[in-house]
Order: sequence, then C-alpha cells, then structure tokens
Amino acid sequence: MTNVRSLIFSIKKQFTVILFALSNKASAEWDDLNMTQGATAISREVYDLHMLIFWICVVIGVLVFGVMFYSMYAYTKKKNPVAATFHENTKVELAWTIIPFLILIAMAVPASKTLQSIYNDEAGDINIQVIGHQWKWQYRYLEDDVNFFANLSTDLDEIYNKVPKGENYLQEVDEIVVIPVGKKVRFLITANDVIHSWWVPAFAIKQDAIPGFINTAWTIVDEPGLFRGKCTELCGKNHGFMPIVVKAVEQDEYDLWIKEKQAGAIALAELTEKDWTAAELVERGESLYIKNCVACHGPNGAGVTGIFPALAGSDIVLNNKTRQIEILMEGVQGAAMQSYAEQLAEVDMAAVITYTRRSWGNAEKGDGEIVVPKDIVEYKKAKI
Ligand code: HEC
Ligand SMILES: [Cu+2]
Repeated sequence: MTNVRSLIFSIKKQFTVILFALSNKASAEWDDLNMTQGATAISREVYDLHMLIFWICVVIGVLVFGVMFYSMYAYTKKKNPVAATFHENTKVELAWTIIPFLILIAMAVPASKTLQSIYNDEAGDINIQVIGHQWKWQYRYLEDDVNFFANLSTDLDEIYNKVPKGENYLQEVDEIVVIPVGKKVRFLITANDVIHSWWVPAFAIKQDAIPGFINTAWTIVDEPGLFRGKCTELCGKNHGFMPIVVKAVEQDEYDLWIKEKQAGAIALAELTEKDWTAAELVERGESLYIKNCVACHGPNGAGVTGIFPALAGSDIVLNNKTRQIEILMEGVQGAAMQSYAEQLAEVDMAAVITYTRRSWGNAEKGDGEIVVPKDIVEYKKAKI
C-alpha cells in the first residue's frame, strides 16, 4: 500500500516539474524542438507544409477529443440513464467517411506539388556526383574536373573519450563541399559498396545512395553559410562516422576555390616526379593512414581479430611489396578492403604503403623496402 502511495506521489511530483519546465520554456527553445526551416525555398516549403498539416491535426484532435470528453461529462449514466440509439445511421456514417476523405485530399494537393518540385531532375548550373563509400563520401564536380573524398576529421582521442568532445563532434570533415549561392546545384547520388543516404536537413535533401543507380537531388541556397548533414542509411560499422559538410559561398569565392582545387591536383601530380626518401614518405603517409585506414586496421596496425587483418607483422606488408601495391590498387574482391586507386594520388599511395612497411616494428622484421610514387605509376602503366 505504501509503495503504491509513494509511486503516485512521485508521479505527481514529476508531473508538476514537467509542467513547470514547460511553462518556463522560452519560445526560442520551443523552436529547437520543431523541424528547422532550412536554407532554401524548398526547405521552407517543406517546413510550411509541416506546420500546415500539424495545425490541421491539432484542430482535428481538439474537435474529436472535445466531443469525446464532452460526451463523457454530459452523458453519464446518472444524467442520462437511457442511451440514445443511432446504430447504422447513414448520415453520420457518410459524414465520417466523406469529411476525412476531403481533408486527406486537401492535404495531398500541396504535398504533391512540393514533392514534384523536389523530384525535378533537370541538369543544374553545377552538377556534382556524390558517391557513398564505407565510410566516406566522394564528390566529383562534373564540369570542373574536381574530385575528392571527404573523411571524418574528428580526433580519435575524442571518439575514445580520452579528451573532451569538440563542438562539431562527428560532424566535421577534412574536405568541405563548396557550392555557390543562387545557382542550381544538382547532386547525382550513388554508392560504391552498400546503400548509403545523403542527408542535408537544411536543404531538405535526403536521398538514398544505391550502387548501380543514380538518384538526383537539387538545391539553390540563398545565403552563404555552412551546413552539416550525415549518412542516414545504416551502412556498417562506421555508419555514424561519415558526415557531410557543405559550404555555400559567393560566386567569386567559389571560382577561386575551384581554381585552387585544380591547382592542388596538378601540384600533387608534380610531386610524383620528386625523389622521395623513406623518411619523407613515412611522414607523409602517417596522416594518410590515420585518415584512410585506421577505421579498420587500427591506429597501431593491429586490425580487429577475425575481421580486419593486422598490418603489423602481416606477411604481405613485411615481404611482398608487389602484392601490397596490388591490394591497395585493386581492393580485395568480396572483402571490405576497397580499391584506393581513385582516392589516393600516386604519391599518397606510395606514402601510405611505405608508412605501413616502416611502422610498428615492420621495418625491422621484413625486407624494409619502400614504395615510391614511380612504382605506382609503373603499376598503372602495366595495367593499361
Ligand atoms: C573498410 C575497412 C578497411 C579499410 C578502411 C582498409 N582496409 Fe585494408 N583490409 C581490410 C580487409 C577486410 C582486409 C582483408 C582482405 C582479405 O584478404 O580478405 C584488408 C587487407 C589489407 C592488406 C593485406 C593484409 C594481409 O596481411 O592480408 C593490406 C596491406 C591493407 N589491407 C592495407 C590497407 C591500407 C594501407 C589501408 C588504407 C589506405 C586500408 N587497408 C584500409 C579492410 C580495410
Ligand atoms: Cu553510409
């Protein structure tokens, strides 16, 4: 008995606390609970639709519950001992069929209009191919020949709770997608391995990325700004680790960015010609390893037993340079080990391979040979 009483008491107390908290919430905080308005005409349309339907539901709710509570109050057995009988009342039944039907149609009309504009797949002023990989996004600017991968840039120490988590924890990447404001940007979304989904709430874009299919989405952003999103299709171990960051900038800033990207690609190609020492390659390779390989092979090259092989002490990494290059260039069919041929320039490919051959005691145990960019160039030539 006392248990029940104390339970009721604690429920009452919590209820009062909740009511108190609710009544004190500023309206700005209420906005936090609602869907965002986003940054584009479409996203605002979606928001308005959401509010419209929400209020229709509120009105219906108030009416239905109003009638219900009123009846419960006004027609108690005491006040109204003999119940009315209106079984199979045709008029009432027609009314409660036709009225909801009309309400549904009325809601479907504006919703379909918005959906239609969302599904417009005509070419944009700028067309960007978006490719989902386990677990990163690749972006190809089709007109400008710019191509890069965006990897999660959150520090591993934050992820493993060794240091406090930063403001944009798991929402930050090393390469931001830049687009100009006021231009129609079309995204051609697909995937390389499993199904992913490209979601940027501020643009009201949420589109599945499916291997072998190209789904489109588009946006016109009005104002410069930084927008964050994430993969929203459960795609494996690091599904929560492939965020999206898009920056909308003025046209001249965009043009500059494209030029820089193109110049960067040329500079990278030139680095291939340089004579590299082992130390230089290892230095360059470390950050590339952390960015591209750590998710599976681990920070110390120890891998995950039974799933991802250790690179520390691996026979291939110790003694079989040729096979190692082949694995990195082609991937391993049917395994999570993908091809890095497109993701890493020759110099970076050589650097990351050399890094694994020289780290974690591998240099002492194996043949210690390094891989230089020319090896990769030659591998590519032999393939053609
Ligand atoms: C998504 C997980 C994943 C990522 C990321 C990844 N690998 Fe792998 N890697 C694997 C798997 C799984 C295998 C085993 C493939 C097989 O033989 O079945 C493998 C095999 C290898 C092997 C052969 C090792 C052996 O002893 O068989 C090397 C070398 C290697 N990976 C290097 C790398 C490098 C370098 C990177 C980064 C550029 C990288 N991997 C990124 C999953 C991954
Ligand atoms: Cu994904």
